[in-house]
Amino acid sequence: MIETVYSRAWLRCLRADLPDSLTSPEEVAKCELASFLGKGCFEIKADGSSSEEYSIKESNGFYTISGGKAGVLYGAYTLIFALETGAALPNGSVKPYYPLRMLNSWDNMEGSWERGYAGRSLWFDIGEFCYSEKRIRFLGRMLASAGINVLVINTVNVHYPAQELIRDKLSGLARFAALLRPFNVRLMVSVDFAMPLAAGLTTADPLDKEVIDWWRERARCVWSAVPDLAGFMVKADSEHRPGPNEYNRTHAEGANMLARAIAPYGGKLVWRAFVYNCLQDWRDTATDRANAAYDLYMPLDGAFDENVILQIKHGPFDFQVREPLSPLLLGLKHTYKALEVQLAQEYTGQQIDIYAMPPMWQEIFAQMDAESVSAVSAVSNLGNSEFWTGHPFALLNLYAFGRFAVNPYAEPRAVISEWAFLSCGMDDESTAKLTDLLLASRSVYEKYASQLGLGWMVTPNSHYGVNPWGYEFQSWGTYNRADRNAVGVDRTDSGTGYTSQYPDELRRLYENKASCPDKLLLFFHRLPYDYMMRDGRTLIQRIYDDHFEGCEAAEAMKPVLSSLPLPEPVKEAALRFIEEQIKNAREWRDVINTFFHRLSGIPDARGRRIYD
Ligand code: GCW
Repeated sequence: MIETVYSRAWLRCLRADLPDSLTSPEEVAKCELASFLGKGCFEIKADGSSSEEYSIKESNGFYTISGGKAGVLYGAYTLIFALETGAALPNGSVKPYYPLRMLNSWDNMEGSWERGYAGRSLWFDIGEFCYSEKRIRFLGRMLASAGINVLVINTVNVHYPAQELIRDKLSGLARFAALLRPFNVRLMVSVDFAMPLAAGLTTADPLDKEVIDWWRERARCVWSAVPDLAGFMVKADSEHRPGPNEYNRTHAEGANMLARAIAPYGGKLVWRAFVYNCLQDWRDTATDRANAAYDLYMPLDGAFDENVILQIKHGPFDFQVREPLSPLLLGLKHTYKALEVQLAQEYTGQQIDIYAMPPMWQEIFAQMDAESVSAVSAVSNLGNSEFWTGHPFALLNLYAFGRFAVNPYAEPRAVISEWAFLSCGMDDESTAKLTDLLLASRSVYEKYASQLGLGWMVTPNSHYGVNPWGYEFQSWGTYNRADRNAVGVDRTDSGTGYTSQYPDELRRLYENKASCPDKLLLFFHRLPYDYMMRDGRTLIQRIYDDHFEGCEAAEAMKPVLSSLPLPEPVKEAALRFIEEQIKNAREWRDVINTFFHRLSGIPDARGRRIYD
């Protein structure tokens, strides 16, 4: 096998390899600090607890890091990055905000990677574990230095042979877990709800005694192989995956059965709330997919066991460029919740177009009380490509996710600038230029690919590139209902009633088109093309303007990137990818503008070129 030369990511200031012999976070911390600072410049005082808390003290250039076993590792990376970037050291004792900071890898065991945009799996091939230990150790350092502490190693769509991860492949699982343990990264496995059937039972009914016993025995074997496994993740009754509904059982009954099997070992059962009817008839305008998760789970609030965490995507649909916050995140009061975001840029440029996510996460955390969720989870954007993520700038999203998981009140500009400096090592002015470009990249993409909260105008299946009616006559519940007069779905009380799922203040905000934020206007309302927006432009003019402006802004990124002293091969890759992004942006501009021009018959007020 030819070993790809990988980017050192944001760990450029550290040596490329750690010795294979390190077995604990404390040892890793010592080794990283010894090579960065030199021996004799620091002391590590680990108190033996498993706490992730730490403090850093400095006296005449001598640093003392105290804390729990994992805490001192986080302290070491904090110190290294602070010294490297010139940032202030934290005052007093600090610890990561969320105890579970999870990276979900949608890897298949044959090596492909569901919604993967950066090559193939880093640890699976032809149905087996298959990896370079050196590579996985480096991954461990990346995750630990970003603050991520759980790695879900297989996709939630569990197909053969991934079911075997908790049966025949336990020794492989144990070896893999051991490699990441020194970095305070614990594994989690996605399991198939119907696995008892594959094992020869006649049912997977969660209330059946044989099924219950089967899962208990499985849990016993799994945790005896990997005693610190973080838990199981389940996608049930969703997009053709099996689940308790098939046996007329509720999701609480299904989840609790599994949760009880793993509870004796401290395992968490992460149950995904991404459940909707994917076989909808497009003619049915009364059913709204956005309503689905809230309708299903609100009546179950309080019915889940203590070790169940309901994992909820940030919006009611599916990682579109802009969605309102999922009302389920706001509504559930007696259920442990995890917020799910997607680093893999499925609908946000597929790691070709630049799309920095920190501004989005800041908005999400500003809309919900950070304390109302107990974990955060991100679909991974990693693969075996040269820069780990396809576009080298997509790595920012992994780093920044960790930063927000450690501190949901993080400031996007600070995080982006820190990442840019650590990764590219440029002078202050160039770092600021790159930071500005990245900070603006989401709104650039949004303008050409999905303005005013309209999503889903993408090429079916691949989800890259424009196709305004690609999902219009399909069964996925994803419609814009554009006709010659109007566009959008009415989700107010007089429409599908989705707005009623929000607490009063938000419900009123969204219900009324005059107060609904422009960015979500067509998510909540169906409006005629001549609708007058707050800024005095008609809706159709705003659609045209956004597409022209978004495309121009994408074009304007190219000279900025060319002017930056980015290290190679990052620069070469950035210039290569921007060509593709510009091509994509032009296509979006021309197809969407033509689409709405043809439907509405209204010309661009500024007389720019729109194709007929
Ligand atoms: O957006 C959809 C993706 C599926 C994915 C699903 C999910 C893992 O297109 O590939 O399946 O979301 O989140 O379960």
